[in-house]
Amino acid sequence: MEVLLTGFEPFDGQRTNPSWDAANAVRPSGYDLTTLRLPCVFDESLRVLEDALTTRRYDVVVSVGQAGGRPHITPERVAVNLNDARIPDNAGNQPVDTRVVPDAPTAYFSTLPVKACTAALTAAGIPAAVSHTAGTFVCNHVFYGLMHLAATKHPHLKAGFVHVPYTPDQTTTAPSLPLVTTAQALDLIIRTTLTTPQDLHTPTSGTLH
Ligand code: PCA
Repeated sequence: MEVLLTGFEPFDGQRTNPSWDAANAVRPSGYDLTTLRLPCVFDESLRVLEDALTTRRYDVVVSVGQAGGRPHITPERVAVNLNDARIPDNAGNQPVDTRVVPDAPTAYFSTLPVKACTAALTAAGIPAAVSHTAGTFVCNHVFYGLMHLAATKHPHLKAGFVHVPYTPDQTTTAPSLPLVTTAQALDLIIRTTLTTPQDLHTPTSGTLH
């Protein structure tokens, strides 16, 4: 199975981004892994991702981003067709109330088994929760663009987005997870996706709204 795992470059004055560092630290078990670093820039990030999807036929794409302040690994459930940036991106763009893709659906659901992934992470002792908002900055932009590409051009693809906490070196006050734990979590999410044809339909405790 061919898997693409994307992470982001640092943004908002940070020196590192755990999404990219953890993606690179994943030791794939039972699948072929390609990693891709996306710029934290509206539109350009999606051009880089779209190019990658045309070079190889992936079975699974998991995009990952940093959610500073969250204590959990959070598989995202829904991408919205909205850019509303609270800060400028790395190229100085700050779109407000614009569409990711004009004349496209309001939202897409992840096609990763987000509840099964969260259950597998929890069973492995890794803090995890399903999230129902990826925000309205570059992460949601990439998540929405990825799901739109999957829906319109790559219908066989399972795709989705995972937000990850800070690493301990990024903060003294906010919650954090060691990079090795986040990397293990990403491998577990991929393996769960590859082995779970249908998501669970159980109530998920610890869900973020
Ligand atoms: N997190 C930001 C963008 C890049 C990243 O890692 C976000 O949550 O939108």
